[in-house]
Amino acid sequence: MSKTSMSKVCSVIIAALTVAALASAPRAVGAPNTSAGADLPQIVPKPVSIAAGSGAFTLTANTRILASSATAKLIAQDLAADLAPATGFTLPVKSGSVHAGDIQLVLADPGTLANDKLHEGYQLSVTSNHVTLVAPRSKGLFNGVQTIRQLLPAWIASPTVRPGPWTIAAVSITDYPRYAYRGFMFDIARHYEPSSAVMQLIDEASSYKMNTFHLHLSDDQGFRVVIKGFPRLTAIGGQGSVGTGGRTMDPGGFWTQAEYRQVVAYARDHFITVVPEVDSPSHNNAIEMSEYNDTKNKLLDGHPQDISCGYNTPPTWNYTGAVGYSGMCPDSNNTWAIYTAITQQLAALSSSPYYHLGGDEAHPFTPAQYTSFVNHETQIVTAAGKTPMGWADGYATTVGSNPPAGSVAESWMPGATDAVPAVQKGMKVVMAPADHAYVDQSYPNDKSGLGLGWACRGCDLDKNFNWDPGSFAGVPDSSVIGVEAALWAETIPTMADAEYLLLPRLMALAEVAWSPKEARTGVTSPAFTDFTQRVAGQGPRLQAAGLNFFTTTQVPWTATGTGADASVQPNGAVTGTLAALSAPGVAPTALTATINWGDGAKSITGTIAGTAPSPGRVNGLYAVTGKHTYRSPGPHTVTITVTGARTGSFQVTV
Ligand code: TNX
Repeated sequence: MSKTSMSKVCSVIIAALTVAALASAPRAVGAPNTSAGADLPQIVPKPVSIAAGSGAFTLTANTRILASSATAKLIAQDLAADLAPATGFTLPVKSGSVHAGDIQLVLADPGTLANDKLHEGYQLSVTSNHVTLVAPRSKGLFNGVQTIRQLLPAWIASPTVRPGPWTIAAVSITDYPRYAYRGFMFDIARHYEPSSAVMQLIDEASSYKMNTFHLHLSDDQGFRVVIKGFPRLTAIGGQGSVGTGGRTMDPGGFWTQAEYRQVVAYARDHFITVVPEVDSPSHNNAIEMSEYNDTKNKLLDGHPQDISCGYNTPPTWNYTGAVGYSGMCPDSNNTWAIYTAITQQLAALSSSPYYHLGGDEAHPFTPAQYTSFVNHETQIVTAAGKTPMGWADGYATTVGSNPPAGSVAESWMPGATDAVPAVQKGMKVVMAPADHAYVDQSYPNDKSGLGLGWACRGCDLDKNFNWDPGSFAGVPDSSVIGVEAALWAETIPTMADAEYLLLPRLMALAEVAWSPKEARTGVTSPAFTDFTQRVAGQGPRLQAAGLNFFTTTQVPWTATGTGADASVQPNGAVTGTLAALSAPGVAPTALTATINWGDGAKSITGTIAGTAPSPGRVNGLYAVTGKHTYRSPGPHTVTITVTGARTGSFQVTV
């Protein structure tokens, strides 16, 4: 999505609502546990209710995007910018009354969202005449725009112009989230990634209506953002990453505060808040390595060696994935000079009400030391204007008896056993049980070597989907504020590797966080079958966008395509590439393309070319070509039918 400033708050203008469109006769109403009919659109996360209408809307170069207010206009401009690359259209953003062919964004109460307690919902109506999106808040409009993008053909995700047609089957959707906190965590401490890479992730997560980005900025192997007054934190602490591929250490890096601000602004434009995490009192070897000998720093007392309370004193670098050995001393003034600077600066830079202090796996500490550390730290966090959040294993079980009001524990233990003490202390809980929500675990029968296995070795998409955050023993749903997908980065040196572990798992966790509760049980359940059918619809979108993903056998991926650059020459000969073909996870040799030229001539077998998938890498789009000479110049409608490891049929015009 393009960048706009969403920070302007404008008064709600109740525009003349075209509600007649909402009344189009429904054919099928989506409900929990029902399998989506083939005629229902493949939306992830599943909306609260969806009813197919009749006919279809077509977006053309004459479409206008109407906005009911200045705030709606910002989102309308984003939508226009987002539709431009694939359609080639420069759609004008206007105010005024709706005409045939328009998309209108209206900031108003549609009257259908009485159950939307979190105020992020929207009402969307698509008729053959126009599209109307209505939401009481701009967040809702943004969420509705994500649905409009998914209703359009998959090729809308293409960075280059595609031929369309850009139709949306008539539909009426009422939608709002189940949980307030719909998070994804990325660990740039174990493997450094630049801010630009993180912005791509924000695009992807916001398209599935996630609203919180938890940035794991510091761990034993790296410290990733400049802190004023402590240049060594990044100069020394940012130099490496976990070693992979036989290396002791992978390359490191760090962000300037300007880059961090850019990420926060980009996230804000996608209605995502950023939660910073600098882990403590353990998982901080990079801080110890940076500051242990920082004897000249005026903010320290000349003897910073007293920060070191881990198993190794003096601390030494360890670029393996080892955990739980480091630690900083709660009774050292130097520890607090460092943590205060970090906390104050990151709190000021960040947009979330939460500040994540880590708190996990603090093995070198006695409970008393741990409590002393965390209780001191929560005061710094609170004074910096943020609500503390911590990993539940330590933060909920060991912290002193008075967690600050509103404190959030992030539960990661399978079975959510670590959430129980949090609830008993009156904390709210974010659910990230490692066996369901840790998207850094390995896939089944996978040769990529990517992913860890301690929580869920060889786990497929059903593990991410089949669980309920509100149904753990001792943890009432009323204590749960949301769900987080956690992408730890020990094994992922590149963004392609990160995407591979994250997708399509992120879709499952987005659905668990957004969609109404349903019986998500087992690989053959109606809910999972329905989900995997909708994920299949995301395949060509991901491929068109050039994203990497795991083509799990649990998803019924299909073959689908769109026209490329083929044309009919004056002599009738067809030249160029007929189609770009999406066939996720299979080699071109496993496919046959039968081309019916549409002129009565005998069908031929076309050529499918492209690079096959390899371990850890999905294939890209394939090129379909075929030889033919028409008697007339065209246009001609060509039908391409793909059989073999993926099946499907589509038409292109030459
Ligand atoms: C556990 S659970 C961790 C991380 C690792 C991750 C790998 C928790 C809060 N910490 O330090 O990166 O497992 O899966």
